[in-house]
Amino acid sequence: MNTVLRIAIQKSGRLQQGSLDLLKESGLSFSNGKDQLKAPAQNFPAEVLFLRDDDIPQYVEDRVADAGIVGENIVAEKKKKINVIKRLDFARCRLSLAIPRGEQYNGLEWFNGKNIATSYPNIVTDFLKERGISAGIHEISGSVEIAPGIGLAEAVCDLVSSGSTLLSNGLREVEVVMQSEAVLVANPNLSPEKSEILDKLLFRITAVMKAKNSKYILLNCPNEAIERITRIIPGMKSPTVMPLSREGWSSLHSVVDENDFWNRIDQLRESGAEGILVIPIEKMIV
Ligand code: PRT
Ligand code: ZN
Repeated sequence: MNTVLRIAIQKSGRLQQGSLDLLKESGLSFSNGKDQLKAPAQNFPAEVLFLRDDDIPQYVEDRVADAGIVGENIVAEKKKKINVIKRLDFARCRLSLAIPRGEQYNGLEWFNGKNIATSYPNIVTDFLKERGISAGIHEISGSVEIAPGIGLAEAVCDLVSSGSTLLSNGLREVEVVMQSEAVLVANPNLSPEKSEILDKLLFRITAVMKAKNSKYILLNCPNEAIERITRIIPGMKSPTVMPLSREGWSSLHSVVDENDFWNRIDQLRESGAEGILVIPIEKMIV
């Protein structure tokens, strides 16, 4: 039988769409029906397994899956023997300590002798221990934010993204314990055949992510501005320059980093660029 790489992703929840999009944009086509446990990729030697996110590290350690997409928070909490291969730049959040809004807070000592409700007992215990704080950890699996309100604990440690859940439960974020995003993980002892497939997938994921962070840019400029503009948007090797039918003018094509985009645009306009078009890039192989 041909070797396939088994990739575990979350069945449903906050990681699901990002994981499906990333694999599909990387060229894997597979069905993801509601009650499916797994699906073979039609055009890539892989099989996608749909699991609960909490189970993914264990399955990858046990080689039920060879690789997986899961939040760094889960990887840190579960402490399994798996490798983090790549950060995937979605499902960003932070794990934070929060206390009732009315409480005076003047540093971590506040937590000494207090009870903290969390779904991340290992991470919180290590965090507090390293800082010499001794608190009680109360593990609960969901709706952590209601714990202080019902008298179950005096504080919480939970995932935060916009902060509105804490706010609407009368809590205030006081310490960030860790930042998290979705990551690609893999078993450290893959066979050479599986490692080769994983490398191929990683190459594609990198191309998709690079493209997301870049824009294709076209502009017109007077010929004397070409050198100046090339310094602003050097592109992958150097920009493409083509003459316009209008004497003394050229069209210049390049690639620009999304994060730096608006700064560059301002510089380009100051340098004489006109008719600037910015176009998304689908894949980018450098
Ligand atoms: O069923 P399964 O076990 O697979 O899913 P789950 O319910 O355990 O996980 P899910 O889908 O809620 O989250 C999966 C992963 O998404 C997490 O492990 C994180 O890596 C990531 N992630 C990103 C988040 C959030 N952002 C997030 N905001 N996970 C949870 N939240 C929750 C948080 O627990 C709190 O209840 O959203 C609320 C806070 O959000 P804000 O915007 O109000 O601050
Ligand atoms: Zn979960």
